[in-house]
Amino acid sequence: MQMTWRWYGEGNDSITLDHIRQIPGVEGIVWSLHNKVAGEVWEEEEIDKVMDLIKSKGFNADVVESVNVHDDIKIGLPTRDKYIDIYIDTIRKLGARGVKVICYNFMPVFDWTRTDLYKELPDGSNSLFYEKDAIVNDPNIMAERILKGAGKYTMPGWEPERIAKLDELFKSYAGVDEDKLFENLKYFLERIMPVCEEQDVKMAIHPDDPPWPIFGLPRIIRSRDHIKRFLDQVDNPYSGLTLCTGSLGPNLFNDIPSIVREFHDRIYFAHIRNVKVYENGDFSEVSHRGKDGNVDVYEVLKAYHDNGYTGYLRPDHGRHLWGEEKDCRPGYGLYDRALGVMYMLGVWDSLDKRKGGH
Ligand code: DNO
Repeated sequence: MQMTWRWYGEGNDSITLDHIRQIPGVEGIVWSLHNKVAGEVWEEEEIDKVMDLIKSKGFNADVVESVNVHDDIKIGLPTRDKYIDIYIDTIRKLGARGVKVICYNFMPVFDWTRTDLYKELPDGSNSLFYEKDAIVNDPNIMAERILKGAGKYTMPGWEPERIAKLDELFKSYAGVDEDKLFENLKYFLERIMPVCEEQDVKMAIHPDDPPWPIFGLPRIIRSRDHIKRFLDQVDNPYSGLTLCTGSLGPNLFNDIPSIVREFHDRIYFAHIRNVKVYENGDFSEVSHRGKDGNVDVYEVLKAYHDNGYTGYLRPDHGRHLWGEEKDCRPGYGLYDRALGVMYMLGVWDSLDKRKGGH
């Protein structure tokens, strides 16, 4: 397992690479060109600049999260081929520079969705929260909340220019049901697989968050059966998973340790975070400690460890602690993610020792 940390780039993150260097065990920086909207060309100089900076601080830059997929590809419009060509160009440029994994998602319109970015927890910290009944019919209300909560930062998937065209976007998804979305995903993957093979770049799809349809839009990577269908329909080792416990976790029927055991050889990137699910279906993001929520983080890590997982892993969102929400990206503060790294490395090290018979 290789521990990594998601960083949004200089001037775009309250956390610096020098901060991250002081967290024990972090080997790699998960990065992206966050100024790019889906479908835009990634220039070589821009890529080099970020990768060189990351490497100059002693980290690897093997994982990119994300190269976002243009909606025309998800909808299956005739213009999709143009955007797939641009995607292929980006894979080539990244592969040539040693990038090993590209994380992406295939969620229509929205990336991850929450109703409150700073919900107070009983310990006085606050974190991202999802109130089931607040997801009403009008997605504009939700978008407004997220944009307001994000303050000076733009959130991937929630770029104001996309959100401004929300009604139009929703209309273009009419007729795209689960089967159609699976079909469009297959088309996309089949076109890019040869380049991934040639460049030795693994594609790792991120599950849908939350793991159920919202606003009448289909969401297709949200349970063991959906994952199986996804992996079977393009049965190529270059197409695999970013297995996110926090995305699958709010559906208590998702047995995540067993999903890891079943699909471990197609998991290239592990996102680990804990959620606490309330009786009415609302959920809060909580600390990484297994006992604090519904995700048994120890069992998840054990499932990876038992299978000799050598892929990348990162703490996913954390709570905002000690007032840091005043200047950090929602869910991406320093302290709780650093605590998460230490918790997970503690579990991992003890699993190593037990295996070694100590
Ligand atoms: C949430 C993230 C997601 C993820 C994308 C991948 O914080 O895990 O936004 O980056 O879904 O494309």
